[in-house]
Amino acid sequence: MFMVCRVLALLALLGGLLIATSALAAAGDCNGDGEVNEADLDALIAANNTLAAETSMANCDYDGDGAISLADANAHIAASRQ
Ligand SMILES: [Ca+2]
Ligand SMILES: [Ca+2]
Repeated sequence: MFMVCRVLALLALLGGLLIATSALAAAGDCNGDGEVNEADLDALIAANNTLAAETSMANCDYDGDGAISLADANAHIAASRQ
């Protein structure tokens, strides 16, 4: 039983690390390659008028409306200028 608890605790820790890592990489990383650059804006524009969940671009749904739109592209550009 002790071993099972240790394994579960380790899995929970790893899961937390994965979530934290993806959260760090997610900000502005629209194409999911781990970098934030011009390719992310291209991906954002290409996904215009789609649902964020369908295009795996929820991390670039800046206004949180569930859709990828030009408003998100504008927010992405504004964020990249900071
Ligand atoms: Ca990227
Ligand atoms: Ca949006």
